[in-house]
Amino acid sequence: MTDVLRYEPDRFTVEAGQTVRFVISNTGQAVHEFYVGDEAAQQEHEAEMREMGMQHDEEIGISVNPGQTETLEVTFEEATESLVGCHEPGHYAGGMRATITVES
Ligand SMILES: [Cu+2]
Repeated sequence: MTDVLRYEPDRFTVEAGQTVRFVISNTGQAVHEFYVGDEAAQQEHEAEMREMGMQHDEEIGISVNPGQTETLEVTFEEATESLVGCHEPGHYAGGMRATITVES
C-alpha cells in the first residue's frame, strides 16, 4: 500500500474455497486499510468510516500503520468478483482499490 493511493499489485486471482493469507505492507507515511468485499460492502464500510472511523480490525479488513506489515486471512467461498478498498478519508474515491477474481 502506498501514499499515491494504490495497491501493488492491484489485481489478484484466487480459487473458490481457497484460504488466502495476504501479507500487507504499508510503505507510505499515512495509515491505509485493506478491506475485502464487493462494491456494496465497500460502500457500506466507506459510510461507516465517515461516521466513526475503523473501530477495530475486522475479519475481512485490517488497518495498517505506516511502515508496518500485517497479515489477513480470507476464505473465498464462491466464484465472484471482489474488491479490496482503503477507506481512510478520500482514499477510495482517489482510486485506492484492487480487484480479486475468484475462479471456480
Ligand atoms: Cu489508503
